[in-house]
Amino acid sequence: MHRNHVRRAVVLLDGLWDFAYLGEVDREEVDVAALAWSERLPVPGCYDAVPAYAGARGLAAYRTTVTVADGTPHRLVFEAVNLWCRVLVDGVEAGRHAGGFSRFTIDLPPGAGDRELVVLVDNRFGPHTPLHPDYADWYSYGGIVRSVELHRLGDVWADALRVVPSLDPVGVDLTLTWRATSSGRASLSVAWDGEQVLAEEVDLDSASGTLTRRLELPGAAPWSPHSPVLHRLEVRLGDDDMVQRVGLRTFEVDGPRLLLNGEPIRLVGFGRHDLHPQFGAALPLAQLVVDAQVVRRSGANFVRGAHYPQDPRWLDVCDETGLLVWCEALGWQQQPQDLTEDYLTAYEQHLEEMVGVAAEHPSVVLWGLLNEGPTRHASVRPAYERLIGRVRELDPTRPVTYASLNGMHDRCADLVDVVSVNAYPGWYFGYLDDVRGHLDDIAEALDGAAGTERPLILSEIGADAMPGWRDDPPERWGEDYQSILLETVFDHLLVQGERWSGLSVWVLHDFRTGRVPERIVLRPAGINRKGVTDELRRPKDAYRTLSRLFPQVTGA
Ligand code: ADA
Repeated sequence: MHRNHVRRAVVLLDGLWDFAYLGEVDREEVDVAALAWSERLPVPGCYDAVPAYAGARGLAAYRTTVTVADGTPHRLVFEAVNLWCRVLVDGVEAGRHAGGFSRFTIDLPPGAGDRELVVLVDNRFGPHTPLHPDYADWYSYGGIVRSVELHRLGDVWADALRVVPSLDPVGVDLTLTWRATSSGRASLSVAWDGEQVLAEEVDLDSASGTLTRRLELPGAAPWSPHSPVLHRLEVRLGDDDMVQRVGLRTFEVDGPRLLLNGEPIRLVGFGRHDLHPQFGAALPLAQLVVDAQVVRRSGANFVRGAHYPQDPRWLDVCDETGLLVWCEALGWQQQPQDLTEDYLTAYEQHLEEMVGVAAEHPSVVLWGLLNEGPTRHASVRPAYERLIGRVRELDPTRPVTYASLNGMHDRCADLVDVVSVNAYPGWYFGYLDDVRGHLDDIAEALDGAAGTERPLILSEIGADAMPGWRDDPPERWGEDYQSILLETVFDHLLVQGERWSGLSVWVLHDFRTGRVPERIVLRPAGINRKGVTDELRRPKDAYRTLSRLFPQVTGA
C-alpha cells in the first residue's frame, strides 16, 4: 500500500518462506542448523490458519534469504509477528520481540552477500508474552502476520517523521528524527504535493537528533469523512527520505463534545477485529478494502480497532475512505494483579510501537488502551496514570480513552479525555425494555465518576445473532432480536438523546473466539456471533437496519 520511502532502497520480503512446525519445544534451545524445512508457507500469514496446523500452539520456524549488496547498514522491518519471535541472521541471534500486532525493527549484523534469515515464532501464551492474556474473546493466531521489509539505511537516514496539522492557520508542524553514522552536513528538502517548499543545508553533528519545521499551507484542502483529501509530504535528508500522506484535520474535546475541524461530530460505527476465517489475523488487502466498504456503506463514520493495533494497511484504507479510527493498544480484561512492573514496562514499549506507526494516519483520532481493564479498583489508578501519561507524551494531539467494563462503578474515568463504556443490557442481562434505563444510569454514574461532563462513547453493545435465525416473538440469538436491540440503542442515544458522542456497535463481523472450555460454550461453534455481518461479511438484518439509521446522524 502506501510506501514511506521512494529514494531509500526497500525490499519487500513477502512471499513463500521455508517453514517448519516445531511444536512443544524450548524456544531458547533450537538448533537452527539441524531444522528440516518441510514445506513453504506465505509471509504474511498465520501458520495456525492453514489446515495442517489449525489450532496448534507451539514454536514454528520461517526461513528466507536476503541479499545485501554492500556493507552499508541494513535494517529489517517487521510489521507484526504474533505472539513472540527470535530473529537469527546466518545462524546468530540478531534480535527478538515479544508481543504481536506492532512494528519492530532489527538491524542486520554487518556483512554482505546472501544472508540466511530465520525467524522462530511462538504462538504459546506465557510469561514471554506478558501482554497477551491466555484467554481473550478472539482467536490469537500465530505467525509472521504482517509484511517484512529490508531497508538500506546509508550514512544518514530519516528514522521517524511526525506531522501535526493545524487548520487556523492551515499548515503542518514537522518533526524529523534522523540518525547518522558520522557527523557532517546534509541537504534537507520538503515537497508538498510534489512542489518543493523548503530546501536548506543542515548540520548533523551527532549520531542522532531531531529537526522541526513549520509549513504554512494556505488554501490546502482539509481532510474529513465527507472529503478525505490526502496530501503528499516528501521529506528528503541526504540520500534518504520519508514520505507521508497527510490529512489536514483537527480533532478535539470541547466539554462534553467532540470537534472535528472545529465542528461538533458524533462518532457512529462498529468495533472491528483484524480477523477472517480463511486468513486468521493476516488479512489480504482485498479483504481490508471489503471491510472498509462494509463500514462505509452503512453510513458509519467510525470504527474501533479492537483490541490491539490493527494492520497499518487497514489504517491506510481508513485514511482513504474517510473513517475515523479509535486505535487501541492490546488488552483484554486484565485484573489488578496483572498490572505488574514487568507488564507496565512491556505495555509502555507496546504503546510506543503503536503510536509510532498509527500517528501518521489522519483517520486515527483516538488512542484507546486496556479494553475492560480493572478500573473499578482505585488501586490501579497509578498504573493507569502512568500508561495514559505515556500515551500523552508520545502524542499530545489525540484524546485518550479506554473501554470500561464498569460503567456503574468506574474509579478511573477522570483520568481520560473521553469516557467510554462497554455494556450489554438486553444480552448478558435484562430485557429489551431495560436497555434505555440502564444506559441512562451508566451515563449518570460515569459523569459522576469523571467529575465533569466529558465526551461519552458507548464503545460496545450488541447481541449474538445466528445468521438466518428468526423467531416470533423475536428472542436472543435471532437476527430480528439483534436488529431491534441495536435500533433501540441508536434511537435512544443518538436520535432522541444528546448526551452521547459516539457509539461503536459490537461488532462488524462474526469472529472465532479463544479455545477455553468454560468460555467457548457461550459461543456456538466457537464463533462470537455479535457481528452485524457473518464471518464472511454477509449482512444480517441488523446491518440493514443500521444502514437505514446511521446516515441520520452522520449525514453520509
Ligand atoms: C467484551 C469484550 C469483547 C467482546 C464482548 C462479547 O465486552 O470487550 O471483546 O467479545 O465482550 O461479545 O461478549
